[in-house]
Amino acid sequence: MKNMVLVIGANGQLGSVLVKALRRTFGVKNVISSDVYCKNKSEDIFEVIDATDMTRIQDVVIKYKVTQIYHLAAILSAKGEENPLATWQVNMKTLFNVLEVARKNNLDKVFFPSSIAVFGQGAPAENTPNNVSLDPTTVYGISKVAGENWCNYYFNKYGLDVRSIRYPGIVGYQSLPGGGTTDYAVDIFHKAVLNKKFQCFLKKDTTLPMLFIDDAIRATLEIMSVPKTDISVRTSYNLSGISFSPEEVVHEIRKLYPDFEVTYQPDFRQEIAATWPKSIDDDKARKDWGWKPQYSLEEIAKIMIKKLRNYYHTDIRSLESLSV
Ligand code: AKB
Repeated sequence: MKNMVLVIGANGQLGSVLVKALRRTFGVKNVISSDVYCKNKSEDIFEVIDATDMTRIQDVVIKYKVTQIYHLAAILSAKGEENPLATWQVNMKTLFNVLEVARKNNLDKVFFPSSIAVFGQGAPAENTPNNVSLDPTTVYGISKVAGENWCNYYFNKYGLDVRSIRYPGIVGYQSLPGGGTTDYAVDIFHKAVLNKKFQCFLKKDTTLPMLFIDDAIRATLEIMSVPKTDISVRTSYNLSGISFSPEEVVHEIRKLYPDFEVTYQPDFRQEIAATWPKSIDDDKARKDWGWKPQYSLEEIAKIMIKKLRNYYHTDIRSLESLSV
């Protein structure tokens, strides 16, 4: 049967790049991008979907005969703390809507992104294993733990093929992240390229697991492409790229911008980061679907700077629309 893919939350940091990769894999006409508003008027197939509205998801699924959903819409860790109950409502309701539409319409597959935010102080900070105590401190983390368990439930109870990855912080040049604790690792490159000072909201030695956007996209395509029987983890897979701290990024940036100025003013996001792992054991992902990250911090820094230099020097108008 033909694959018809729906990406919900396609305007975000991961979604905007994933849609392009999926279109290269499945063909432009077979991937529907969707979000609560249309960001790019020249988008190939775009549908406005507020994922809290189950009927709207159902209508789009029927209209295009959708076979797979990538459900990326969520309120992230830092933003989520501003309004915990609303964050819970949005993150859980959208997931239930997707799972129910997928079940009722017998969809082939669903992708649900989880996060390192599922971990709390009950898990070892170094080489955190896949299967450990999960005691998150943010409502985002709690919603991801619950979400993982609901995905497992839908697989066991209804046979729905839901697959999931616990993403580390994602570093990419294509769009700004919004509302996360790991966002500094993108913002810092924008500031360096714009010759601005950077004020970091984490302490300089706060090491967190991170992943370059190309690795994140490849991991997503890989987990979704292997046979159903290869997936032994039906909650979510740990995924590791590299681990670094703000001072290590600054060190890389100063190789190209020796005068780059950084100050550290830790805020509530430091408390969140302090409960997250420093490094991740992704043995299960490596064994089950052959996961292997490719990018080092040095390579990431070089690519980020090259791409952002190009971006800012060629499109000054877009610069005004970015709140960096
Ligand atoms: C966040 O910082 O909230 C996200 C995440 C690690 O899931 N980037």
